[in-house]
Amino acid sequence: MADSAAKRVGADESTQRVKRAKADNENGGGEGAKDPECENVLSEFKTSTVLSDSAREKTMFLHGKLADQEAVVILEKTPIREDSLAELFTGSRLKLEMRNDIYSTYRLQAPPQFNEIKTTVVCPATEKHLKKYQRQESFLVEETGEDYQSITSPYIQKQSFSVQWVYNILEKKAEAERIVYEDPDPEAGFVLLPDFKWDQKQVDDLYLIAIVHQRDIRSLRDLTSEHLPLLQNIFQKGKEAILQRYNLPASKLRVYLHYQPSYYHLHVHFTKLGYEAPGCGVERAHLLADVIQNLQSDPQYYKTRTLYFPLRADDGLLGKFKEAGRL
Ligand code: M7G
Repeated sequence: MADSAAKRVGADESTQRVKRAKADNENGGGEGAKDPECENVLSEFKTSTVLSDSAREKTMFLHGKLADQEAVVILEKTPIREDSLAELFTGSRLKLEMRNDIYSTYRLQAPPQFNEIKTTVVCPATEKHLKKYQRQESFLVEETGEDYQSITSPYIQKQSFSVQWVYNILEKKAEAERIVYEDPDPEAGFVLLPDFKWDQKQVDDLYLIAIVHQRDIRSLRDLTSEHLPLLQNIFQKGKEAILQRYNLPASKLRVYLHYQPSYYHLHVHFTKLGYEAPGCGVERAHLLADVIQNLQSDPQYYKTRTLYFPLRADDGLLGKFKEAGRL
């Protein structure tokens, strides 16, 4: 169990609010002003559809327009933090809903600072972003090494998301103040920082990503034994940095790569064990420890093996597998 100091993440480490509506923008610019308070760009947001929502997860993914541009807005209620309980109980208003014998239910109206909603904005959003966030049926695809060469590789070369945001991080044009650890070595180096899915308020849902400095490794499929020093370096130094910063030992971490990823620039996910991060299921996540061992026993493992992954119904790649008679 993480102790309460480790459960809480210090205010200086907490994320800044969304500072700009434009992500993945054409000029590749990074963050603007450092002021945590910002103009409410969302006051102009016009919702056109709810892409998906979950009462259980308390999330809503919206498609709409922001100043005439297509945008995706993701709203997510944040967890209740143990260190805020005293203030929550003393500072709130309580409205009774019902009382019956030993049972009573209330609506607790918390002070504004406890009512924050984590908000992510993608603007301008592409058609591919809308598909990514739309709830859809998935199909498991079986991809041989040859399928990768003939179907997947040509498709991702033309159709994948921009990785400008990744280059902005590597070049310190964005999120520089969020970096938790960096090894600047051009071959074995990487940048470790909080994933934008994590609000950094509590370690229960810790989520960091390690982005490699090398720019020509697209995914798991490109890895060979030549990359072992890089992978071992990320594994070792990433775990050490997380222990130091968040007091979370390696035995509490799930360290993995996605296949297929959304962004084809090699990165490794570090999440807290027990937190069901989106995409941590066996059909998409490959433990870094297994990847290392597989490459140690067969240098060409990921070039030759059949890999399985889910694709959404209207993913163009799924269409290509169907056209090729592979589904
Ligand atoms: P992925 O496996 O390529 O795709 O992981 P996924 O989004 O389908 O999981 C990319 C990871 O990078 C995800 O965990 C994203 O939440 C995270 N991510 C994406 N963007 C655009 C950013 C960003 O701008 N900043 C940060 N810090 N993380 C991001």
